[in-house]
Amino acid sequence: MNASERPGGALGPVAVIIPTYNERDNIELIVSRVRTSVPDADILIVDDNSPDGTGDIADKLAANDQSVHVLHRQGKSGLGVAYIAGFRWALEHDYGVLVEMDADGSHDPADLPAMLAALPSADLVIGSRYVPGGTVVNWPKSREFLSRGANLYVKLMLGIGVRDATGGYRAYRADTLRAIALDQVDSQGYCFQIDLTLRTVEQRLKVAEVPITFTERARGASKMSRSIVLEALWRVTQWGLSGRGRRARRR
Ligand SMILES: Nc1nc2c(ncn2[C@@H]2O[C@H](COP(=O)(O)OP(=O)(O)O)[C@@H](O)[C@H]2O)c(=O)[nH]1
Ligand SMILES: [Mg+2]
Repeated sequence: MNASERPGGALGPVAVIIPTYNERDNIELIVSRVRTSVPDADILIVDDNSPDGTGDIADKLAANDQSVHVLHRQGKSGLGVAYIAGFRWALEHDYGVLVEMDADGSHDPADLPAMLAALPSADLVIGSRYVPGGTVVNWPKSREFLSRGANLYVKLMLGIGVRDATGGYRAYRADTLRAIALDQVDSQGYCFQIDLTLRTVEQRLKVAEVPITFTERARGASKMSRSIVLEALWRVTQWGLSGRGRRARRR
């Protein structure tokens, strides 16, 4: 197979990074679905020493499949820290495309080929719930209201013109992550996604949105919390008041 036929095409090999905390009932299925949808991609599971034994299951999956890798971390330190560790690992191992995907099945691996197909003409592709063709399945109204409200607030405060800035299903070019000073990122949760979107726009890099169907998890528990929401609210307000997003667009 030549480079242009691989999932990341000429951009190089693809690493799908899946952060996990207590995803015992989900991890095996998501790995097998990714392997089916993008057989040439590698998978990196970043587990924060899940008390439910997710890390052990991940090790077994890796032992049986050389495309699956596991990064074990000491304990739960948040989604942003886990992703940055995963990004560093993948950059060091010369992957050309780095994908963010939740373990809980909300992000359908079947949507990934279309996202990867959009990356040659963008620097970041967001799997988007809020562009035409994108949908959310099985979310309570309150959760959708929160998510849409967060995106509206981002638009008002930062003016960056991305419809799903909080979305966590993404494909980055390696060069994009090299350009955005990852060592200065300390946001967690949804704010991590907004932060990286803002940094990408500030570098005048191109963000494309590809519609996805987001389905709420069927198994296990969400790690969403009030503090994650408040962190996003607080930081987006600070960034907005300091003019960050708008300044980036005017340059
Ligand atoms: N490694 C790691 N993964 C996390 C952490 N918090 C959440 N995750 C994972 O991030 C993904 C999204 O989390 P989830 O709880 O589904 O958030 P929600 O979709 O916003 O409700 C899942 O794969 C979680 O297991 C964390 O602190 N560390
Ligand atoms: Mg989830």
